[in-house]
Amino acid sequence: YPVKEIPTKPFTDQKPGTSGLRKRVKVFQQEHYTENFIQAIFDSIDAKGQTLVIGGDGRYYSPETVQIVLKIGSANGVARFIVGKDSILSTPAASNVIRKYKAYGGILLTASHNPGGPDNDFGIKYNVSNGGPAPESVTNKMFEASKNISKYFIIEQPEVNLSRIGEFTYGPSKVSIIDSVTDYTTLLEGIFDFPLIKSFLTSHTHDFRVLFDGLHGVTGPYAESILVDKLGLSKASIQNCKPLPDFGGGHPDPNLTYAHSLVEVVESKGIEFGAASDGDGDRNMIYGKGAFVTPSDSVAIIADWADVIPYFKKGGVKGLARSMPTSKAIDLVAQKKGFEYFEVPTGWKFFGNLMDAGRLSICGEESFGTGSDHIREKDGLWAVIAWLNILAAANEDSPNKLLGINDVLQRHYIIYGRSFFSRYDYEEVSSEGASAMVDHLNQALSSGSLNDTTHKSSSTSESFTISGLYDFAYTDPIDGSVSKNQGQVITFSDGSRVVFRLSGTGSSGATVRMYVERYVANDAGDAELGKSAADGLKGLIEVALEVSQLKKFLKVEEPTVIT
Ligand code: VG1
Ligand code: CO
Repeated sequence: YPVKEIPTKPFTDQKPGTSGLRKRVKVFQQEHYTENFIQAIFDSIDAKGQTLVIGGDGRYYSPETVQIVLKIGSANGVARFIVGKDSILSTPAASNVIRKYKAYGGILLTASHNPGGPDNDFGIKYNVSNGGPAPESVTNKMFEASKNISKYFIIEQPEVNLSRIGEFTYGPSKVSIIDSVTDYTTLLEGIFDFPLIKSFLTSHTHDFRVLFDGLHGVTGPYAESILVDKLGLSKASIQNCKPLPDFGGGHPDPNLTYAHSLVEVVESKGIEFGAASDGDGDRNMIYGKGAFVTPSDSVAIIADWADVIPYFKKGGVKGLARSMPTSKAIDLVAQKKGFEYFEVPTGWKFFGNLMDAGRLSICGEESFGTGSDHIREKDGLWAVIAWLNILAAANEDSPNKLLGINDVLQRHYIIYGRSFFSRYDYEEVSSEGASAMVDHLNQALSSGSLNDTTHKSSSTSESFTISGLYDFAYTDPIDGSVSKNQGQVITFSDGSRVVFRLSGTGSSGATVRMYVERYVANDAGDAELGKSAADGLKGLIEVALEVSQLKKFLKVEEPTVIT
């Protein structure tokens, strides 16, 4: 079959970050830019004769990129493509499709929760045959290939109609356009107790109302299939569920700042159970009236309640894990229940090996990512349905009082104590300022100058004594690979912790993240355990800002986002 060779020159900036290559759409639209990176992917894998999945969040520039992947992939010998209808497969759905159809890998067109549209972001991410994000060894190869590229291969073919389901011949290859939703709905039906959840929801239509907000990202059709068609909720229970290429101009990130469309309605109508997901469907927020579940608590609670979920009841819980900056709430559950547990660097790719080795079942990140070994990506709707399953089960044992999100949270704190947790993001600050702050901390780290120093918060009068300072590095227990410089950690003598990290998903400038955690034991009393995170962390945050001299280095007073 005639394959054309197109000469090209390398771009120097095609290094995949925490989760693929993310840049402004305009960057991807430069001549040869997208083609180069797609060819760099094929130069780094061996996809000849194999099946490749193509999915994504349907954002602006996705349909064009699907056609490019088909042309270049076919020229590089891919035998069969499985493509989500209208170039849509949420990140968790794509992970499932790769696994279910035993594909060689997948290309996901998404920049997750970053805004979309012609002036915003686009992204390309490669997933391997276990359905998870490519490990660093693979993404490093892609970056090297992108720096050395001199040509790409392409076949001439008319555009594929991405809206027509079915299998078609495409040059030397085959293309299957599949329904984006069915396989995923079947997956969740096999994991959770749908009959129990349905009977709970339909018998509490007035006192346990549900609102899911798709933020015009990819999860809308999935939520409709699961919440409305399968679990019997009314259509009024879902909103903003039509995927739009620019997410309706919004920022499809499920947190208290960006998911205001959900927060407003939950508060004004007093809705008992609210939830939202991000652009590509892998993040989640659980938020009912007056009840916000931090992601760190959410994963700990799901782990604690695992045996009400049929998937875990049957298969058991093999182990738990969290990313390093995530609070240690889940560690306490593991310790109490005797599960093995792990602390990995930020990014879902680090959980995959542990899952493949049968040592990890449930894990999460503080960044609104929660999931399990049913696939190899975090999974927004999975977490939402997990919470509904837990609440339905909790209420089976409580015939006289309807238990809601807050009851489950308080019960957890009384058993395990509470880890107050918050993250401050300083987005798009100067790269020089950010690296100066990193240098400052590194200096303290190597000289030990901050060790054993005590810092007093002027507003709360609490004192915090630094007990250690280190740069987090991780050795993968399965393949021995080492990942260094994964964040600077300051520990305090009371067990509190502050972490500084540079984001690896931004598309311009530098983004600094500061994570703060303070643990309060279960006997601290209701007043202490019931504080807001902002109050519980006030003193520690002041000390963290003072020690790092963050405001001076970044030349900013306030964070862009607090979660
Ligand atoms: C952020 C989060 C990280 C998450 C990553 C991808 O990375 O902090 O926990 O895994 O986004 O999530 P960073 O490097 O910017 O801190 V998603 O939903 O954007 O694919
Ligand atoms: Co995402």
